[in-house]
Amino acid sequence: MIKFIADSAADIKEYPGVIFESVPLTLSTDERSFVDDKDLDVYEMQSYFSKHNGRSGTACPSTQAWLDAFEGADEIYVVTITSGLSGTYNSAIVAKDMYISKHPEAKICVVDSLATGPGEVLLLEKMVELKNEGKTFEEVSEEILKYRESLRLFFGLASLHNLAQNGRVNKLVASAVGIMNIRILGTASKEGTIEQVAKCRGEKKLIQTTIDEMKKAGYKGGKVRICHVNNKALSDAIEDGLKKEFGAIDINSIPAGGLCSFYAEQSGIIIGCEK
Ligand code: X90
Repeated sequence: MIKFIADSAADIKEYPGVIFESVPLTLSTDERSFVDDKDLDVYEMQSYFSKHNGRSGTACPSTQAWLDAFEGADEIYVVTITSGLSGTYNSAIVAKDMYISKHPEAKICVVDSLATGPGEVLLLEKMVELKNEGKTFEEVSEEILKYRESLRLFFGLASLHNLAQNGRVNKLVASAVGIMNIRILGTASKEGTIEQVAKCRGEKKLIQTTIDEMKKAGYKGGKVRICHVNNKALSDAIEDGLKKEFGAIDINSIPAGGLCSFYAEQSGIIIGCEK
């Protein structure tokens, strides 16, 4: 049996046409914890965190959670959130080795997205596409790494509080946001860490700067996947801007799940694209 698996930072809980599993990360405070699975009420979670002043954090899936997801399959394709910011990839690799020692005939390809959300989605879609073309496990494993080099991830955030509080971004960078309507436009570095690209005053400026930076990065009308935190308007504006310049492109947008909405925070947006 062939399975496709992503952690919950990919923001998708089902994938029609293939056997797909989402492996959840978890979010917690001293009082409550949230599993980022299909039963999570994302709005309730967001509202809880917006009123919560104490510590909060996240945790990657356990090795056991990956093993449970692998169960029953002998050809497995996994995509994870960047190893530059999360232990998720490592935990999947440990599970892979354990699963293969129990099932020596099994083949498992674990891809570190070096990104999150829409970057994971693009990789997952490509793996499904390659498999549907009849490619072997070895071919998919090789081609997906080449494809990863053709991807870029951008994000526009109105607050970096949760990223800074959890040590994922420099506190100095974070403190400049959240005032004067400032939005940070960032990108995933080659190593899968956070890199600041520009500071934009207001959302209108963010829209134009994002499109300009995508073009500078080599975007020429390829696929785009977006996730947003209650900000369909921003997502639509970027989509309209891209369509004006590039015509009919393959683009879609979904609401962020638990993990991405915690870190991207209210009104944040994450954009994955092919260059
Ligand atoms: O293992 C864990 O606890 C998860 C930690 C995840 C930390 C970062 C998540 C970021 C989500 C924010 C903007 C996108 C940045 C991606 C750059 C590679 C969304």
